[in-house]
Amino acid sequence: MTKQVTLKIVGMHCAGCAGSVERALKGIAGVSAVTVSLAAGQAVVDYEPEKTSDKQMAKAVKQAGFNVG
Ligand SMILES: [Cu+2]
Repeated sequence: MTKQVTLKIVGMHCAGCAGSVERALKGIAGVSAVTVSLAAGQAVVDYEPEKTSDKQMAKAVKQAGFNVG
């Protein structure tokens, strides 16, 4: 079953940043959909909890150069 989590992303300044965050999250196995909102500073992620976790998402976001608040 798919779950959804909203991550607060710190450090996004432009559409390029939002694109980087989106790519980082979409690259995780088990993530089925990502919607990044630059204005809201957040990412809404649909994922399969057996395959990934919000901890893993936070790690991917950090590796892309941003932080999860
Ligand atoms: Cu940017």
